[in-house]
Amino acid sequence: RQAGATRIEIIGAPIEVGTSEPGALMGPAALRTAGLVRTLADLGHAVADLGDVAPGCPAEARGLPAVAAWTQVISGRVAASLAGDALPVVIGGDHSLSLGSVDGALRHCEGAGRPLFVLWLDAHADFNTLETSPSGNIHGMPLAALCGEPGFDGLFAAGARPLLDPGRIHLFGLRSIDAGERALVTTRRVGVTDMRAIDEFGVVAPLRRALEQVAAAGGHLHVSLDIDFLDPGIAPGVGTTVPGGATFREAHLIMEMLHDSGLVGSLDVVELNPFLDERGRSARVLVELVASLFGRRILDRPTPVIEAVPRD
Ligand code: 6HN
Ligand code: MN
Ligand code: MN
Ligand code: MN
Repeated sequence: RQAGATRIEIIGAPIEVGTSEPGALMGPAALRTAGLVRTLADLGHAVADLGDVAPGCPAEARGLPAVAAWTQVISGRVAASLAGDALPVVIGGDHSLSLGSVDGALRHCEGAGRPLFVLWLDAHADFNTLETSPSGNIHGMPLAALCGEPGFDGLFAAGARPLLDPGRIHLFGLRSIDAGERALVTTRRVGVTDMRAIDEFGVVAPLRRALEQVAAAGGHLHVSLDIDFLDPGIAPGVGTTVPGGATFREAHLIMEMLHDSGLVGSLDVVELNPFLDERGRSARVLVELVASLFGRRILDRPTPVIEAVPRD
């Protein structure tokens, strides 16, 4: 391995029971077809593709019991990767897979005595409960479940309810939120950089501040990249497009800043629906972004960072 190389473990999670739109189960295959593994290996990383996980439930299972089976197997794989000092990249699959990846990261962090922070790059808040959800789709609920909101008993391994601190979540790129989850996000004091803030301040100042919080706490940063964070014009392959998303350039800059921070300990890439994509465009954009997060840069030297943003 070269200096600066990371041991990356790719974990496929072809789950789509969390959504009502079929197709997300093809996401891991499309990301592999777009060259995810080779691209990361070409950057000098040691990449192991662990294949797809399979839930311990019948194929026809639906709803919370099916999601529980996925959650527990993904959580175990992610915790094992982290215990082995690898960086797990979970490729989906709908966003309910983050119930497992964040739970696995939490278990690892509890053991290591480090706080877990979550950067949620998404058009949505994914903070609905079974009560507040207008759709009933579980991919709109993972953060509420991980923060211990009621109604999700049985999702996680017996007796082990994860407790993610809502104050250590940062929703970035938010532009679609349901009434009930808006109330929850506010009362639980979840960190938010919504699209209005990005329009006013750009991505650099809010992201830098969020990263400083993680660094100051000595935290592990879990990044969850929902493809609908991006504008549908550059990434149409998703069931829940929302206009006004991040541009190609904003998204790249975020990935480069995340790489330079050295704080990212685990990653999800979710919600790609190849059935809705146009000639593999969205899968390719995601691979490009992941490459930037893992150190691809324009020149073979770090970009100078100029402290141009006044602080409050
Ligand atoms: N995602 N807030 C909507 C719902 O049905 O709860 C949309 C959720 C989208 C979920 O993007 O991962
Ligand atoms: Mn560790
Ligand atoms: Mn999402
Ligand atoms: Mn979303």
